[in-house]
Amino acid sequence: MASSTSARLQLPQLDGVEAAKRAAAYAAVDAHVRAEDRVIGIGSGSTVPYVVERIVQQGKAVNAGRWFVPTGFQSKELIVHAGLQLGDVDCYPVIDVTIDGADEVDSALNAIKGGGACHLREKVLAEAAKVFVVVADYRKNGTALGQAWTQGVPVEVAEFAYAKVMRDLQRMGGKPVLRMGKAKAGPVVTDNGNFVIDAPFSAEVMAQPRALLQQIKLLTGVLEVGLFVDVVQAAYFGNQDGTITTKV
Ligand code: ABF
Repeated sequence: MASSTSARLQLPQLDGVEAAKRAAAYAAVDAHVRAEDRVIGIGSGSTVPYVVERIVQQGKAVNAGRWFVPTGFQSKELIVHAGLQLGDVDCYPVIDVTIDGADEVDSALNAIKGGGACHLREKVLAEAAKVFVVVADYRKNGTALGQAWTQGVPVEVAEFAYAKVMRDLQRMGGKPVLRMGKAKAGPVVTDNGNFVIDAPFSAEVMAQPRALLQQIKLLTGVLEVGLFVDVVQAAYFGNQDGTITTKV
């Protein structure tokens, strides 16, 4: 079971959920991105821009000697536009620290990720990192998976295998849905050219995330599952009152 603590930071004014995201991101960077770190993984989502913002504040001198590895197109753009040096996991298979968002984190630091359809690369960068840290606002801070994030477990699948995997997930008791783009004109396609299935399961099944992860991973056609079990080392949540909740 992870432990949980709270602390207050002095931060620039920003409203509501955005302020919470920024507070979490700043706290995580301050605690985990050390001056000597040379390779830093940058995750996806709407909280991560504040991670990059805080890293840029560490100064040109320290950032000149660093490489930043993105989890997808969005974070690649963030890195480039911030004037930071872009690296990739081919060149840097060992990352000092990766900081990324999440859709939900439980009390044991298990997480659901993949609402942004980047979880295959996110998991590679999480596992390549010596330290993997999650940043999020208070809405993502839960006790059990599947309570706040009811959309289901994101599953990245090879395009030609999606119908077969949907059937497999149904047989496992899930209620899989192929994720469609905003205009519903076609399926979401990941940065890797694959589809995403969202598969809700009962609370009983979600209570055993390792078992569920292992079962889904074995389905032929599945590239990665958005269940992160025993990967997150610390999580920072910005709260509505300006405090930070830390789970380690
Ligand atoms: C990525 O972006 C995820 O895996 C998750 O789906 C999402 C979280 O985004 P946000 O920071 O916008 O809540 O990190």
